[in-house]
Order: sequence, then structure tokens, then C-alpha cells
Amino acid sequence: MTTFEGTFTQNLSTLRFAIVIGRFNDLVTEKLLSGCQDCLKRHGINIEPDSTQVDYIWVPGSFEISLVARQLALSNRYNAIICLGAVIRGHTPHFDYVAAEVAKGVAAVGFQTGIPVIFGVLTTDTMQQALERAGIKSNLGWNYALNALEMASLMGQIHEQAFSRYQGNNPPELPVSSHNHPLSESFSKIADQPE
Ligand code: INI
Repeated sequence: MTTFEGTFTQNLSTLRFAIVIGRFNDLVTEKLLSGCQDCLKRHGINIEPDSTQVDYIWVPGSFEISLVARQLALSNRYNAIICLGAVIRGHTPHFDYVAAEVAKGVAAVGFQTGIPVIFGVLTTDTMQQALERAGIKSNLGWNYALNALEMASLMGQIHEQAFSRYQGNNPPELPVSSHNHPLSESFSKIADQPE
């Protein structure tokens, strides 16, 4: 039996993350982003503007998050993508449409590409509830970053196992996210060798 579990102690210097942030309700999303950055920084990830480890992508609102997350996932540059947004209930059904689409869309990106996509979109009844989750009481942005680190590590381990089982005859079907795994280079070198 094998148990796989993401860790927070591996060498993180090769990991790359994209953070997609909705501008709508940016009073909230900027705070989620700070929480996220704080967590990544404290785990040794370089979050500075000149960093090659983290890219930041701003979109108009939560509705646009999945489209951009999909494009980023397909670029094979990232070990995980963190999606941050705040959908706050108003007096019309608009909330339901935006909240449902972003939830479905973000899940679909993960399924379709094999890249971990973290759902960091708050869906609350009031601005107060959103702010409580974005720093006043706790900051869920911190948790979303932790989830991203854990998933990047977990997927790395799963890909590593697939790699170690490869005997040179039948390359396993690896998801897109394995392409930017540190082992992928040696994997393709072996795959290219004549049998
Ligand atoms: N976008 C959000 O991120 N949160 C909201 O609460 C919200 N509401 O309530 O309207 C919202 N709307 C904008 C939407 O995400 C799109 O940007 C817009 O419809 C253009 O496609």
C-alpha cells in the first residue's frame, strides 16, 4: 500500500504558482492576496515583483477567473493556480449566476488540465462576512496558499511514482501538469531513447 500526502518541507525553490485575482470587490480580494502572499513567503517562495516563482493575473471579476486559469494551466508553467475572488449577494439573482459559474469553471480547469486549481472565491451574503474571512477574523487567503503548496507537493509525488514505474516500454499517460514537474525533463530523455 502506498499513502500519498502533500508536504510543506520539500525543496520549494523549483515550484511556480499563478494567482488569478478578481478586481470586483477588491477591498476583499486584495486582502485575500496579502494572506496568500504571506503564506507563500513564509514557506520560502519568492513573491517579489521580480520573482519567477509567482505570477499575478488580475481579471475584472470572478466570472472571468476560470477562462484565464485555464489558459494559464495549459501553458504548463505552473505547479498550482490559486483563484481569488469575492462574490457577495446583492438584491438580484446575479450572485447565483456568477458564483455557480466560477465554481464550476474552476473545478473544470483542474479536471481538464491535471493542474491543481485552488478555489479561493468567497461567496457570502454580506461584505462584512467577506471581510471577516479576508483578514478581520482570519484570512482564508493564507489557507488557499497552503492548499496550493500541499497540492503541488502531492501531484509531484504522484508523478514521481508514475516516473519510477516507467520501464521504457509503455510511457504512462501523465496529465499536462507533469510536463513542468522537475522530473519531466529526465522523463522525456528516457522516452526519446531508442529501445
Ligand atoms: N464579480 C465578482 O467577483 N463578485 C461579485 O459579487 C459580482 N457581482 O455581484 O456582480 C461580480 N460581478 C462581475 C462579474 O464577475 C463579471 O466580471 C462581469 O459580469 C463581466 O463579465
